[in-house]
Amino acid sequence: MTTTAPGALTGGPALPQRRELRTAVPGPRSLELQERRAAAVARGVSSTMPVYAAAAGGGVLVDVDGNSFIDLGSGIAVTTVGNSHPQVVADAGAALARFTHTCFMITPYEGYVQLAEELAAVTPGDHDKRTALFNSGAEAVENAVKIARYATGRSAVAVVDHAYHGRTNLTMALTAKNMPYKDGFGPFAPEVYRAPTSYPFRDGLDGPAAAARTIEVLERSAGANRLAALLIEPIQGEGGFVVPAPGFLAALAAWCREHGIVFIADEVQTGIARTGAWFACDHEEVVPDLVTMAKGMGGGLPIAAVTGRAELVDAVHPGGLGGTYGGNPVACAAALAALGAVRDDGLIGRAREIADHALPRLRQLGDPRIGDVRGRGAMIGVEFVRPGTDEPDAELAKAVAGACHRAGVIVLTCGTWGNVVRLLPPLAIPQDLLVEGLDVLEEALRSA
Ligand code: PLZ
Repeated sequence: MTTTAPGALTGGPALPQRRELRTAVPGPRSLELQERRAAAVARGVSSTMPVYAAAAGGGVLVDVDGNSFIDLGSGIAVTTVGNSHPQVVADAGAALARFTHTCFMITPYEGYVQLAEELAAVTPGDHDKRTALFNSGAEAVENAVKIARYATGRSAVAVVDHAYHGRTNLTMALTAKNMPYKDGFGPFAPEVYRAPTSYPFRDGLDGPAAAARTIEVLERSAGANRLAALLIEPIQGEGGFVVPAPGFLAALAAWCREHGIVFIADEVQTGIARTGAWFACDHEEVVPDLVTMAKGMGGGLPIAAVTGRAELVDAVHPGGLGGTYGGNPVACAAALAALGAVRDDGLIGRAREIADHALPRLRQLGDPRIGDVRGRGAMIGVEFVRPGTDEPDAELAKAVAGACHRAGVIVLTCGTWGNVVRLLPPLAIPQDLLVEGLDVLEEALRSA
């Protein structure tokens, strides 16, 4: 047994990139913390794994018992550039030492402006853009809806089946799934209309046919003239890593344009290199009117944004958008460093490399319990079903994820039926660790 790894307390690239279990999972220190937690932390906030983090970087997370896990979850798609990326640490650290907060609405600072400039450059489309910064994905989504309502003078908002947009009151209404997100928390915000989406594995429709179905339902239930916005994840995240059929998003965007409906792409999970492009909309050359983003943009710090057409965003009166912490200076510095790391570390290409390795490998398994393997870039889902049917098998997804956890690999599940194992590795993960993580996943599936 080796002693504490050098760098184990600082994270970052110094952390040895290996899977190593020193205790049972969870170990004694984690068990102790789990007991303290039960007496102090709200039960409603739950965790996928009861192991407590001590350090993380590259493709690993080390727990308080010294166990080193391969991270295929990135804290739900957040640590795209890796945990404690050196440039993020340096730039956020320097910002931290200068000032921690002034409130952009009181005395502004350059980092906010620079981040807005950079987001205008990387988001889809070369039109004139404006940005407002917030703290979380849900807050960005709420504000995108506020902007769309203000700019159009309309109140109705369209969303689709399997959608996930957050846990605040409006975003709970926009989210499709009851448990665990909505149950008992109503009443919800009104004027939300839901239509079917494109789910090729389950509906077998091509993109234009799926879009026609979505549009028909919305015209009938809401009326195109009453809709302020259509809000959609270009690849659904929590709903099951559902990649829509080609042409689906473009057809919806065209319909929105025709009827003056603001097309909002929720790229909170898909944005910032995750799918092998700056944004998932880029794969289909779809240009949304507004883009929401969070997660990967902050290199692990809480920051979110709405970026979109200047004439829409600037329709809102001065003082109509904001919040005490939105665009915190330390988080802005971290975000600027994270965007720089995407470029400097070639992470868009790296995301594609991950897909090129993982997708064919998982598809080749030919296991009859795997209904579908799908995704783009480093956003990959394996949907489990009962062999010979499309009946969701959530038990199997749970068993496979559990076996991975016990073997030292962090994977997450998702899906309306909870039957999808999803992979969201940091793009900083070394290739050999990715391969080893997939070996463990395969073994977990064989033994489940
Ligand atoms: N939009 C597309 O994926 C967050 C949720 C985890 P926040 N997804 C992870 C959970 O169970 O709370 C998400 C998303 C999309 C919006 C959000 C919300 O982002 O930063 O969690 O508010």
